Amino acid sequence: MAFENDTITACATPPGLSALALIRISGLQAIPIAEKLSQSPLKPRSPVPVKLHHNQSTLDEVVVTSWPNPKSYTGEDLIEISCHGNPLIVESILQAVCSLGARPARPGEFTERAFLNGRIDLTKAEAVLDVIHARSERALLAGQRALAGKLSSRLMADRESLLQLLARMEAWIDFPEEDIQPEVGEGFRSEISNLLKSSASLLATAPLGQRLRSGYRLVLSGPPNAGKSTLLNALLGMDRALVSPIPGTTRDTVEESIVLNGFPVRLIDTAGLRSSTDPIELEGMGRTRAAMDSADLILALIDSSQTNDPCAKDWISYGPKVIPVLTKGDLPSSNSFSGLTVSAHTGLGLDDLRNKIIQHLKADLHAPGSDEIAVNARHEDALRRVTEALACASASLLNRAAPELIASDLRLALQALESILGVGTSEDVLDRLFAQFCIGK
Ligand SMILES: Nc1nc2c(ncn2[C@@H]2O[C@H](COP(=O)(O)OP(=O)(O)OP(=O)(O)O)[C@@H](O)[C@H]2O)c(=O)[nH]1
Ligand SMILES: [Mg+2]
Repeated sequence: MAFENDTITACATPPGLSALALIRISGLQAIPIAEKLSQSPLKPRSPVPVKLHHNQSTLDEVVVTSWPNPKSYTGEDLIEISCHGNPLIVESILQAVCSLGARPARPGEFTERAFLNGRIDLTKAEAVLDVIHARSERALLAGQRALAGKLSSRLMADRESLLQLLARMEAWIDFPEEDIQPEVGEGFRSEISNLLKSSASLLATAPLGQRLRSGYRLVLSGPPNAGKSTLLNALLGMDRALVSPIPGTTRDTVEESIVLNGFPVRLIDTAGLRSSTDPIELEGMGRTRAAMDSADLILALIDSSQTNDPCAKDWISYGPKVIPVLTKGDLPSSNSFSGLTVSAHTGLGLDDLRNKIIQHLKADLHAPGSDEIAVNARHEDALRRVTEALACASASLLNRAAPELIASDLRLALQALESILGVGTSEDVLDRLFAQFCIGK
């Protein structure tokens, strides 16, 4: 991904019919192209209503806003054209803009330019993506906080401390003494320990970040006919999974998302567990177990209207992430299990069940000292390297190792920390990141 200095254009709004669409042009030719099409000079940062003309025909009545560099989204001259939201109009304007010297933008290229021009760091570029893709209030809030610089300011402060530490360490290396005196070492160690705490607390937000982006995995399991699919449908408020009185109806996992208390939750209905020789059912049960293994929380369903199922103890004791749920609470009870009772038919206990799930979810995803930050997998990987390198530096100090060795660990920590912000990040990482964007962003 070499930085290109040409002028790019794209529609920033979704395709299809709408009241308005927004076309962006960024680069050296952006303002001349817009002035040529509108046949009038543009005032910086003031929306101007104009007619766009090209090849003797009128394209549309639009509003054009000019954002001269460097105070624009991309850091380059940027034009925004609000036109009528008809794909034919959008296409004709894009063609006219390209015939005057621009080229179609790649996905994420506007944000990529904002990053390359130093308008935003990489955590903020990623936050743009998070804000666009957020499917729950909590995910949106985390994205907005990252966009407002909460994560980058934390990292910048740590980077500053690390740079100072490294400078002092390098000054020490220049002294004739080979070893670091214990009292100096102690001072260094306490600073490294503060940095370690900071990166560890950011690292602890990774599970939250992962769940906010892909959903908290809630698996419904139990024997055939326990009412798993009926409960899934009741929690979703729609008829998603097939329900029947015939045991073994669900063969494959069925997934759908809901939002609980602002969190995205992925509900996963599974094939009922029982002994069987049917190869398709066995394959389905294998998928049930795989879903249970990767679940954040399991609802172990037991039909309260049936006599005790001998297997019930197995899935109730699957681990700490299991909530036993007695189903069909509207029918007379015939077994000796006690616990949360629901009826997907009458709605009995569903609010209690939702509250219980929310309690687990909050306890699982709480990261103390995180300040509502939720790092992503790329940050997590880098923070692990920061933490490892700092731990090595701290151990080396304790063992009174050569200062050069400690400095080299601190440099590794610095590199990893800076990679989160996008300093020295390799081209393929950047390519992969910006490829996730849509065109026009
Ligand atoms: N009375 C009553 N019947 C229910 C309730 N929930 C489910 N049922 C019935 O129980 C039967 C089985 O329901 P399903 O939701 O298909 O059960 P399942 O656990 O998904 O079953 P499999 O997919 O075969 O593993 C159906 O006839 C449902 O109508 C309930 O709350 N009350
Ligand atoms: Mg089912």
